Amino acid sequence: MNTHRIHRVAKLTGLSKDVIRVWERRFGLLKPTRGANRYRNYSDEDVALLRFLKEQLDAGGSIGELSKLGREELLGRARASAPHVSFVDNTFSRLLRELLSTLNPFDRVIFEKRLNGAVAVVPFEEALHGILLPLQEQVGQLWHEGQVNVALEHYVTKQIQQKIFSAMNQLPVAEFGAKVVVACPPGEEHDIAALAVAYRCRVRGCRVYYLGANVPIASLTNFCGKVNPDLTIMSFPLALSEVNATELVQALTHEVVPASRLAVGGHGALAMRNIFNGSHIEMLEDFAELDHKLDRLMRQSLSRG
Ligand code: B12
Repeated sequence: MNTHRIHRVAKLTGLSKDVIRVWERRFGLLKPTRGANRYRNYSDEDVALLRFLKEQLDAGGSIGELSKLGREELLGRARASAPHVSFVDNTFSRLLRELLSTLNPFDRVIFEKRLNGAVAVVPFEEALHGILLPLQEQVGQLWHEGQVNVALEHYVTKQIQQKIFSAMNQLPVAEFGAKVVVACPPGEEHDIAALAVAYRCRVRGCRVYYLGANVPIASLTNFCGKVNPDLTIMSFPLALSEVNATELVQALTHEVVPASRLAVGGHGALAMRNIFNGSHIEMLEDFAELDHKLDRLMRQSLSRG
């Protein structure tokens, strides 16, 4: 179960911090715990309950009457009224819509304030997958439809990259742990997903060598020869032609590192699955598989010690 500080609860529910505090004191409906720093931590249930109360008030209900039902009854009604909807997902969709609305007509100040706000209220990894990567995809879609121009798409891409780099820079420099090289293949300029992969590796304690877009095989070989990584992860957002993919796989497995220490991911890699499968390179289907792989790698690295 997630816990949330009051400013995040306010964002997630649309209620002000003052109202949340008053309802907590007066009606005793919320059960926050206290963290080591004495801040109140609210549970997902608290947030669900507050969202339900807000909906009821918006529909004309009175807080006095509703509070008489008690926490358990209200929670039951909240669950029954929104059985399939994750309120966090809803919030991300709302934040995304709000962000996109500032692009046309373009308002830099509001866009940046909203982006900062959205990223600040949830743990960064949630923001990365709930807001930053979907934002990138949706802006791409708008660009494709001719609703935003290339310059604006570049601006948003750079904003997203800055956020990921700055989150990574706040992490301590890893001195121990599995060594992981993250790179895009030659000619691949789409490096946002590779950056997200690098961030996840960093957060899980790996020593990460993030090389980014368009890395020539000869350089990668040279680099891996010096670093001797436990794992090299290549991001393939786009698929290559069969001939190019076959050549690349041969070069990777013969020159760079043994296939057992290579992993690939991304829409392109999935589309080239048959070529990778024949080479024993590991296919990471999604970020959950990446996490499992990293857990195993970190355990091995710790036991080596
Ligand atoms: C931003 C962008 C760019 C930027 C990239 C900036 C950057 N630093 O990344 C720039 C301007 C450089 C660019 C250039 C080009 N682009 Co472009 N670009 C996009 C755009 C708008 C977003 C791509 C993106 O970042 N998506 C978000 C990320 C998170 O998604 P992703 O990379 O696919 O990764 C996901 C998965 O693949 C997976 N994943 C990826 N790697 C890994 C690794 C692991 C281990 C795991 C677990 C998962 C994983 O995780 C992600 C989340 O689901 C898309 C349009 C769109 N709607 O997507 C077009 C798009 C990808 N680009 C396209 C094209 C054609 C180009 C150009 C050829 C255009 C040109 N004519 O010059 C060039 C050259 C690209 C090259 N040689 O690599 C096409 C590709 C069409 C195709 N399928 O072949 C697209 C789809 C636009 C379109 N509809 O035409 N582009």
